[in-house]
Amino acid sequence: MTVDIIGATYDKGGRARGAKYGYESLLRAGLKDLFRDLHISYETKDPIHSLLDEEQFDANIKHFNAAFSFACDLKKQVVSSLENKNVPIVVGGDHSIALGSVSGALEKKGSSLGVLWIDAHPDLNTPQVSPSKNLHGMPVAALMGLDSKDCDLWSQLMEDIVPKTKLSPCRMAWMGLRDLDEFETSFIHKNEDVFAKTKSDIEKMGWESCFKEYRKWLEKYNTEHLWISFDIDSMDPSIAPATGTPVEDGFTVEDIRNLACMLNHLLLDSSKQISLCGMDIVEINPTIDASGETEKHTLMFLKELLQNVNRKS
Ligand SMILES: [Mn+2]
Repeated sequence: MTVDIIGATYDKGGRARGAKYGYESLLRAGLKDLFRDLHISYETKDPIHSLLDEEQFDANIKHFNAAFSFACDLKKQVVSSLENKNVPIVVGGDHSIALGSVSGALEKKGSSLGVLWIDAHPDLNTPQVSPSKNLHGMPVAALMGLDSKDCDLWSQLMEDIVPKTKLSPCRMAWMGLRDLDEFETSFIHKNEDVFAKTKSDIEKMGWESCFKEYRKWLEKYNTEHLWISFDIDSMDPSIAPATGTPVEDGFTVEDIRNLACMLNHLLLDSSKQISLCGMDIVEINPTIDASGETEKHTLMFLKELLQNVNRKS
């Protein structure tokens, strides 16, 4: 297994600027040492930058042009990594970058791809229902191909970025949710095929039972390739202070360790055909907090998750 480290220095998808420095900050904190320690070979790809720098405002999706061209570039890189049989690890950037990265994975893996979104927010808003019109709250809606009335820009994303095989509800899982908008709550409620666990669900049931259910669900729908999209706001702001969208009562250090171990076991389980397709690490904003705490806990999560994954036969 070879990891492709892909920097995605885009931060116009959220309200605050600065997440584009998350990539450099995670490198400085020791991302490459981590792969070396785990004996995982890696290649560092040229980071993808936002080409259009002028501030643009569109009533439906903020900074649409910049986001669109960025998503095209990132998608291309992810597709090429997967064609080389490498595992792309995309370091953002804000969460809107997942529009490009997961679209690339969907293009290559089609309906054998499952996505696990580890986040305080489901990122399920369409332009029609989004209160902020910030794209970082919309990537899952786009990947699932949800409708947004009278929005040509949204249709353009559907046609030119997200592949024809959209992410169906039975391919979409969330863990750690605790801040949902009205539309998001009702969508998750209505779609029985999705897998969604809030932070308090997990607290009540425990990690073991959560993963027992999750494994069953993955098996039921024959997921073969797993894309893990990790938003650092899933962690409590006290251990991940570099977030632009702090929500109280997030994952503790112990939660993060448990989650990573459970995922590690899932990927190493030889009776299951589930392999790691790729990952996003997003929303580290070192201009909000430069203490390095967020990076430290993110690296711990990665280290536990990737332990021995390269040795899977
Ligand atoms: Mn997010």
